[in-house]
Amino acid sequence: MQALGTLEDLPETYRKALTAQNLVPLWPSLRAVLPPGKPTLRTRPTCWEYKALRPLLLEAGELTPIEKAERRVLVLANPGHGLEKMQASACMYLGMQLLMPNEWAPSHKHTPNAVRMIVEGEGAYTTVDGEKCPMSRGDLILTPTGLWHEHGHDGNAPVVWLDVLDLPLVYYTETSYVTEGKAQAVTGTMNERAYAHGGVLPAPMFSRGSDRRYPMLRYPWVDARAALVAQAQAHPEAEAVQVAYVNPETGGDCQNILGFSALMLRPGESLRLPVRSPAMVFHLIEGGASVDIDGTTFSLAPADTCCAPGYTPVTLKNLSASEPSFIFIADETPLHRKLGVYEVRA
Ligand code: GTQ
Repeated sequence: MQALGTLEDLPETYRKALTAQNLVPLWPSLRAVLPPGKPTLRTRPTCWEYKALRPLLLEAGELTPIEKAERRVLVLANPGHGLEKMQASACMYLGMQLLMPNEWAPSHKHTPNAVRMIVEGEGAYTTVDGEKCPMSRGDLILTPTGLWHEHGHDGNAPVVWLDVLDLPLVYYTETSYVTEGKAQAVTGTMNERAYAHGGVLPAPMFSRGSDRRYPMLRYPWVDARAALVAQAQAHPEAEAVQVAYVNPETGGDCQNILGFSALMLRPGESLRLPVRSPAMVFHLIEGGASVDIDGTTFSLAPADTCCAPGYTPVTLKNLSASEPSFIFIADETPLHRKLGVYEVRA
């Protein structure tokens, strides 16, 4: 590839004349913005151990009352982007949120989409668009763009969950903002039970479901786990055992920008993932697994979370020869497909 002229090649008077007109020559920066063959990846393989994070999160519970935090969250920041950017990858934000018994995180709505993967504790709930969603370990709860949400806790021990938002992307596009609101009236709960049986949906003639853009807000872990175990039994020859969290009315991605799935590693299984353009986040729900990201290997215990840049080989291994391991995955696939930049390389 041809070496291009640099800024220093240009006379200083010319450079100053350009700057004075808010003009910039492309060629000194062309290779930086269009590198050959593969993008420049700021996202670094990074792992956040729950064992190290948990005491610091609980300490935040003592240091900062919920009224002074609104959302009491420690952000899982990727040093490759700079910690102050509060991003795990180009488009994903991760945060561990703590709610103590009797605390309340007030109602608001915002343009970024959020989901919560429940990590620890019982008795908390989030109310989304009037629907009260109880939180249990492994449940996935959606807070799609523009829907009111607030968190409460009637239990007696700390509750922790992992927030996954497309905040970095929405912020970058200068469309990120919040609206504060009053406590919501609860109008329903467990609406997801209407979709709990595969292959049958509420009938369109009578259903209120089909006119809701986000018909399913809560994906109980018991159901996702049972689907994985059943899939492993039904298709022992399958390359991988994985379920996607989808909109049950359309079968498409459950949210617009980020994609979510759960994967079961069979006892002793080693799984080489296809090399694809989207960055990925792995959160271990159950078992023990290693994640090798192009030679960087993280060993995940339950509740540990790591991220991998796109365009990078990733191999997942179950560290147990006798028990399955279960991994929650978030990635940027829906966005890449919409942008037309989605790629599979191997
Ligand atoms: O729970 O609504 O981690 O608004 C960041 C922003 C959580 C939330 C985050 C939020 C929330």
